[in-house]
Amino acid sequence: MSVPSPRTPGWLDWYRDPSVPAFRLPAGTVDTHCHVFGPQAQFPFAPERKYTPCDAGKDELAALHARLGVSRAVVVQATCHGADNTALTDAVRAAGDRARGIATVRPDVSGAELRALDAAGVRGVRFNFLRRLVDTSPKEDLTTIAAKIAPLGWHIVLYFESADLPELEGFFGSLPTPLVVDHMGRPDVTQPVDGPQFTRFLRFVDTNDVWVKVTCPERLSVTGPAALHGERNAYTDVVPFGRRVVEEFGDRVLWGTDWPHPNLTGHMPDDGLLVDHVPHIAVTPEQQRRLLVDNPMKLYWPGEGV
Ligand code: 0GY
Repeated sequence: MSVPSPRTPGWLDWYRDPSVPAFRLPAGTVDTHCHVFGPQAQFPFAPERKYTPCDAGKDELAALHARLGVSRAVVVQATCHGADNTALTDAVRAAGDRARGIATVRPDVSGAELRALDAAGVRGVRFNFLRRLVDTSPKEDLTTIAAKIAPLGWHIVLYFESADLPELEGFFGSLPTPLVVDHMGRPDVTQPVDGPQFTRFLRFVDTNDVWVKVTCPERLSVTGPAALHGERNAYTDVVPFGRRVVEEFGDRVLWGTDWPHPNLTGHMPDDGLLVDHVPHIAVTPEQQRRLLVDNPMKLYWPGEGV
């Protein structure tokens, strides 16, 4: 067996003993954005990866969900595993019908490979435009992939920075499937919530078939305070952005943990305290139920009851 690679220096390990949230997640809550990393000895990381994380396997993810009160999960392929989706499909299969997956595939993926992924619970692919995570994302390749996955009824998850939206939105609008945007399109939260950048993002959501993950306040926040040391009112500078999306697009918002929080070097949030961010952005029980249960069920388990 090969010797495991050392993890990227400065990369923080996930929080081992999360608080029990003060906010009780409603029955049937879905975590629509979480990852599995390895374990490396069983599922080696991709040679082309930009970071080497710690192990964060399916059993640890299941333990976190049990502690937080999460019922179902959507596991998103992380770039450290490249286009090898075996750790992901192993995790999704192990959860029975209570998990779905978002894969990464290459343009030459075959119909048989896609059908196998579908049978394993995959319901979409992720297109990543963050330069620190991927070398290139040629649009011809992504167009080829999109045409192949559309007949399966899958969707496309988009990970991009808000500053890149003007250059990308024409391409996004040409894609043939529903779109799911990670982390509210990563707004610069030092800009006003009603400023040009976020207004453009909201218009993009309004005029396309787009769902929005109101996730990752810990990544977007500049001022904090961090979800640590009992802080249940964390990342206050991100709250207006999340709340705005929940208010305007209440039936197209999704929530997720982003566990195990890849590439964080400043601080690692306490996942229990992160759950307590939810009632700050989804204020009413009705908003919370749609965000946490109804919307993700419609997208990932259509026609099924909680
Ligand atoms: C996230 C965010 C990040 C990483 C990845 O696939 C990945 O490696 O998604 C990031 O570094 O911002 O969604 O987990």
